[in-house]
Amino acid sequence: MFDTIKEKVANNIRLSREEGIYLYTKCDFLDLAALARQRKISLTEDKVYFNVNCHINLSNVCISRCKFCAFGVDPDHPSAYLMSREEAFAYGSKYVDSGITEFHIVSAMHPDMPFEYYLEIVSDFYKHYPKIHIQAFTAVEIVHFAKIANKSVREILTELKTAGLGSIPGGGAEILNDNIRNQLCPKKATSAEWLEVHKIAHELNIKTNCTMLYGHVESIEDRIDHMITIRELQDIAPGFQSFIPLPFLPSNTGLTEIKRSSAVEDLRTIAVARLMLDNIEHIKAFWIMLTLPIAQIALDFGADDVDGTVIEEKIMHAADVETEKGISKSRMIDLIKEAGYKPCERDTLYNIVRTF
Ligand code: V47
Repeated sequence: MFDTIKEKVANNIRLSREEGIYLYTKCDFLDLAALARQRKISLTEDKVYFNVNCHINLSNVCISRCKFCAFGVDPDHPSAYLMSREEAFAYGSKYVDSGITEFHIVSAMHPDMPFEYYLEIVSDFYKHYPKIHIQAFTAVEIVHFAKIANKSVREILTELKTAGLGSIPGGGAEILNDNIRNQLCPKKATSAEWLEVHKIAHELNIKTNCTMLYGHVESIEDRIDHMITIRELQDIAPGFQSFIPLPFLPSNTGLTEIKRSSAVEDLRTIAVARLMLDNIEHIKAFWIMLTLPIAQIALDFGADDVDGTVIEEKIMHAADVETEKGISKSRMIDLIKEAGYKPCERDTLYNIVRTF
């Protein structure tokens, strides 16, 4: 099967489900890396993208309480917090002078906050800092807003866009299979709802990302099916900019009996995603979760993006991830150069800000 796949990759021919499963389970590790790297180079040459952003997590109080999440808590939990509109603005404003080009705003499904609270936060940032891109609210949050505001997803997205929303992040996809979602996160958006939000966003010309949370209860077949589902949506309603595989971090979650995925599995996942997702240009090695060393090696397995400088990441750190909460731009540049690639600072929409 390897020779057929190699031929297909050389001729940009789409890989089948069976070929995806073969790559994941049987293909020689370094042969897989070489194929994925070849595809990466054909798309983005030796460029590796990063951005200078700041993550703002408005609250950790969440009605969804997904089994895999160490971040969400009940309202009466001692570590429960909620930023007021003013606090959120002050928090993001602290980083403006450090050269950020993106506010990355993600929250939890708070039981009481109305949609207007989120809308006003977007509007405050946009009015004061119109040049800083606002990437905010996962599809799961958008579905929650539609429910609490009694509006359609299209209305919610249109209002957010008018207020200054630039794009939406890829979270909340987990595995797009409702049997798995019912085990892990029965209270949040279904697969169809998640896909619908991204489809409508793309129709409204709002770019989005997509993720896959792996290494919990799903099978290899489920991962490949997840990638194919995303590939099919991108065919009919293009707008996904990047795919971000997220390895499940078990500490402090409802699934502590599960062991964290190995480096080999993380790298295989990046490479398979690069080859299966032939219609998504960027594959992101999110260093916060992968760790910096694995993110660096992932560049030879097809990744062309390492996300951002981040500044004070909270969701993965609630699950005791051992990486830092943010890194400097110069460290990011050094790590990419050392791996043999050309560091390109990008904005959220992949316009190059500067190369190094
Ligand atoms: O949807 C939560 C995941 C996601 C855990 O779009 C966990 O550029 C591992 O989606 N172990 C939120 N993963 C973060 C996210 C993201 C991050 C960076 C960039 C972008 C982007 C998106 O984090 C959730 C969930 O899948 N998550 N808990 C955990 N214990």
